[in-house]
Amino acid sequence: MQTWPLHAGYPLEILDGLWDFAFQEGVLFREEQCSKIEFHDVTTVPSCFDLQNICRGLRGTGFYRRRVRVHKGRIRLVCRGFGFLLSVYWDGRKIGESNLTYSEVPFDFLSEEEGEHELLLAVSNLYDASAAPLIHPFYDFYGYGGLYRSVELHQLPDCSVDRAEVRIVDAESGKIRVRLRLSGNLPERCPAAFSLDGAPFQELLLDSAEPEMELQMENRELWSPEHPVLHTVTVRTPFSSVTERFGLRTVKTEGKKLLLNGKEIRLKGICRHEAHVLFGVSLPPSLILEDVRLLKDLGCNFVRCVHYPQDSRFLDLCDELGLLVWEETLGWGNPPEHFRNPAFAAAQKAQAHRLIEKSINHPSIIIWGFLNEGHSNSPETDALYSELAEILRSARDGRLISYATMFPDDDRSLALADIISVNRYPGWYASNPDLPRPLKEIEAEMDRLLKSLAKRGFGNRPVLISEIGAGAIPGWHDTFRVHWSEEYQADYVRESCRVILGNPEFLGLAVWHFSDCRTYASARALCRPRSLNNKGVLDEYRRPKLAYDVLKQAYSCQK
Ligand code: ADA
Repeated sequence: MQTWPLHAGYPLEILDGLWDFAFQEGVLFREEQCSKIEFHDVTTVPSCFDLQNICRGLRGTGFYRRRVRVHKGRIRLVCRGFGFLLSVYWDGRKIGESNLTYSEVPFDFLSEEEGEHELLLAVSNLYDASAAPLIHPFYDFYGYGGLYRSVELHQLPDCSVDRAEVRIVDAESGKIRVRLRLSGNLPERCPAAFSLDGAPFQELLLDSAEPEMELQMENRELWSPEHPVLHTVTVRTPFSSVTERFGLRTVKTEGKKLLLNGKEIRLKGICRHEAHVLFGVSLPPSLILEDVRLLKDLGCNFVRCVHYPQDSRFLDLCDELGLLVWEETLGWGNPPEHFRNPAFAAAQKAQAHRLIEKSINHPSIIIWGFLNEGHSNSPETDALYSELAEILRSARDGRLISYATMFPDDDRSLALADIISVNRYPGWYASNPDLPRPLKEIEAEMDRLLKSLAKRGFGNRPVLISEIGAGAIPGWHDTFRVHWSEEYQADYVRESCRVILGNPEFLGLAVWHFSDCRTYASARALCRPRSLNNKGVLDEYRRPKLAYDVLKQAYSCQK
């Protein structure tokens, strides 16, 4: 299942399939080991190695090896998603490494000979704050290891057109600006041609120092969740060509409102981890599509993609089937000490840049986010919060900036956010543990929150409840409708929707969570039974709990 953009004019091979595989437990891989590894197993790419019998639940380094046949010249290997630390070897020579867990990372190098070569990828899933600073064992989701997503081999010509980034200049009149990303030995001026929506090509002369062009769309149909109309632009040069898909739409805020194509829209959403107990974070295409269908069936118009850059295939489907998306960098409750670690800050910023590069043309994405529940009430976090907001804003693509805070009362960076997004669990992590069924806490907390934000001078910004939810053990029913029963979760979801959607002061909500997913039992045994985060409205196999129909009902009643 290839994702956009589409490349033509050179050989591109998707290296999914069986690879030789070996696993070494415990130690971080050292370079001199590379030639000594013995391969007795095979594995599939993509997949999570730590879900497979040979190394289930273990931490160490997985080695993937295969042979590839290539030309002499420029090669680009694209790893679309891995965890946590990846080193790439070509005929035993190291050509690059990356610790940008979940990011799509390209590795460019030269093949000096035409013919067969050995490709070896070493992927460690060891927690190590300096080598892989983006991911930590206290995060409330399982840190899987492996090549989660496809690996692609591009045999590039001497120069190539790699991407065509589309910016909407004026959606109504259909004016767009297309910025090309080129690489290789480029001529100063290069003949090119472009085609919009498959219309006949029009010739032009590209200036490789400033490869930008303003184009006029003939078909100006706008993209929206109800009418997800998509357009394409193809840019052809003598050396290669690229086709990108995009949508015409505007998104902006006006006071407390969110306007999509100039019309007010409220967000009926849910948070979704890209995960399944059988596949980890390496989902098969049929499941990705099924997830999107379930989101639509629920009546969602919005999905908050937590807590890392997403699989482009999911985003492609959101574009196609019409869902508004929040995509964010990898983070979870990061304390000040992480912000003091220069490796953490550097990786966050690099991941934000990659996020833009990967996702720039998805019309579904309306919000760029970062650092879920970082300790944004500490002065030590100020610098990185504003740097990340600035990087994402520099995409100048009209998307909105936000981050999910759990410190709305003393958060120091709220002024950076176009939408104030707050994670809250009143009545689940109840303030009065002696009260049975503390559902009343939801309304009280939402009122208090709005007052507190207004007092802090944010009364005129859109406020999104970016997480709210309750856990339920699937199949466990209780006539007292207490905590952990499907009944309590259903009542909780109903009450959250009543309070939040019933109050126009809120932009909307993203219920926590889509489906139950694996986390750690050790530190959290008491509140994470089954070693899962049980707040899904679907269980870990996508079977509905009572809350599913309740949410569907609430979302279908709301315009
Ligand atoms: C937080 C966090 C989620 C999840 C949730 C919960 O808000 O952002 O990832 O851990 O709490 O289930 O408690």
